[in-house]
Amino acid sequence: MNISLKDTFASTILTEATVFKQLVSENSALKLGEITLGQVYSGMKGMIGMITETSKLDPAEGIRFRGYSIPELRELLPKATGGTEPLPEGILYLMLIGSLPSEEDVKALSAELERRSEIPDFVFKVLDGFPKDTHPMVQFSAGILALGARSEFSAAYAKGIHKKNYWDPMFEDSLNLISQLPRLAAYIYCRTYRHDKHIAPLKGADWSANFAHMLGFDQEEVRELMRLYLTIHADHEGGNVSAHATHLVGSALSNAYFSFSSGMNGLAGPLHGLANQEVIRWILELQQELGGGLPTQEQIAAYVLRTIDEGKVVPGYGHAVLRKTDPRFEAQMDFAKKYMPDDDICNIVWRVYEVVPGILGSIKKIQNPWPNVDAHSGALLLHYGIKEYDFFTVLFGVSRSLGVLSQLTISRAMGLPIERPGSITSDWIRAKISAGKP
Ligand code: AMX
Repeated sequence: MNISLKDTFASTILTEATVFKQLVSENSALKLGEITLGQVYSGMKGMIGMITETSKLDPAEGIRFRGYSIPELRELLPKATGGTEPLPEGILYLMLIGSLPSEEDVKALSAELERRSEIPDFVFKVLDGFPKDTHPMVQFSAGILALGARSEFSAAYAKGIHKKNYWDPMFEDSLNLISQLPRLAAYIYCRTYRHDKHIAPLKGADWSANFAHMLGFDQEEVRELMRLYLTIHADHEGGNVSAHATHLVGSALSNAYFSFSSGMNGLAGPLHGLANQEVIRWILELQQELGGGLPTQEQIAAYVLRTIDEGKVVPGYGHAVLRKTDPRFEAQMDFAKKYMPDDDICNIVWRVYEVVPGILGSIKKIQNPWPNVDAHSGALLLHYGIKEYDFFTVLFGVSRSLGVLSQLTISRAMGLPIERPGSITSDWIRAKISAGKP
């Protein structure tokens, strides 16, 4: 008999949660570090403040999902028939359950996502109310909220569900939302850029192939790109803006739709997920200024210095935690070198990579001069004709759902409480300093 994903979740995570809760209560006085004024002022950098099971970021090594690095996952996760990139269903299973899935687990999950993917008509009508030139992230966040009208968690809460069962409707909402997002995103894409020529979902396909199909792309290479893209953007531990916002809002027992929409509102910021569109805008402006072709290192250096002089950031470079080239950048570069070594924009991305770390590394205040995930992703999409770069953050968001909604379900299973850190005024700090008690 096939065990459902939900049963597997219940039999593993719920048991672990009970054991862990006991462990915490026996060790609640354990010190996890000290907080400095510098950390408080710099956006809580490096301050441990939450528990996230799905992934952990090491500054020197990059992200590990339940202990597995990106190169390991590209090798170990199940693939589509004839494919070489991991199926994102596999990383969803891994993050939710904590162990690698079998081929059968992943096939069953593809089918489960397809089964849950229907979107009620009123959601499309909400989207149709927006002017066509509304930024896709506005439409995406609003569409997610509209889907929340059918939240099983909110309905169960209204009926008086016992708190030990919260995880169950949260699991349902999270899986439903993950299943619906490709359709929602594709609808936004086709209404915004394809004169409302919508494409019906593909039956029996994996999550990524179906998504690529609904965007209008059926080439095997685009499917492979989508599988890689949706896998590597899935999670980046708990403190990044989209994960933290989802977690924070969920801690008030807001349903998965409210919580994830908040996460997406954070992803829409140019210092976070919107950087993927900003990178391409920045590169295309450079290209246009120079009249096309591959810019020289000197031309790129001059453009970078001008960007900084104008008080702007160089998009796609830097990170709040990482202190090396992002392995997600490397995975995409590897894909590009295999499938599109002569692509113009990819070659510019690689030349920018030769130049930028040297310049940013010479500026003392910048902690990390290396490229992040967003420095490469847009070039791959452009290559296959996904040229509408203000849509790119939506793609990031579809992937990010896998991690943050897994964690949201786990958080309810663990019974994590409402998040409510303390805050202080600058007068409080001044008084503390003058009293000589740092
Ligand atoms: N270009 C120019 N200046 C940069 C820079 C960059 N790429 N990265 C950092 N700096 C500047 C900061 O703006 C800050 O300046 P300030 O003190 O005058 O405000 C200073 O260097 C110190 O910053 P930091 O401690 O090194 O980084 P941070 O943790 O404050 O910020 C990040 C991290 C990602 C927001 C920043 O590096 C940045 O703005 N990068 C460009 C935007 C980007 O690519 N964002 C995507 C990140 C990945 C993601 O979330 N998807």
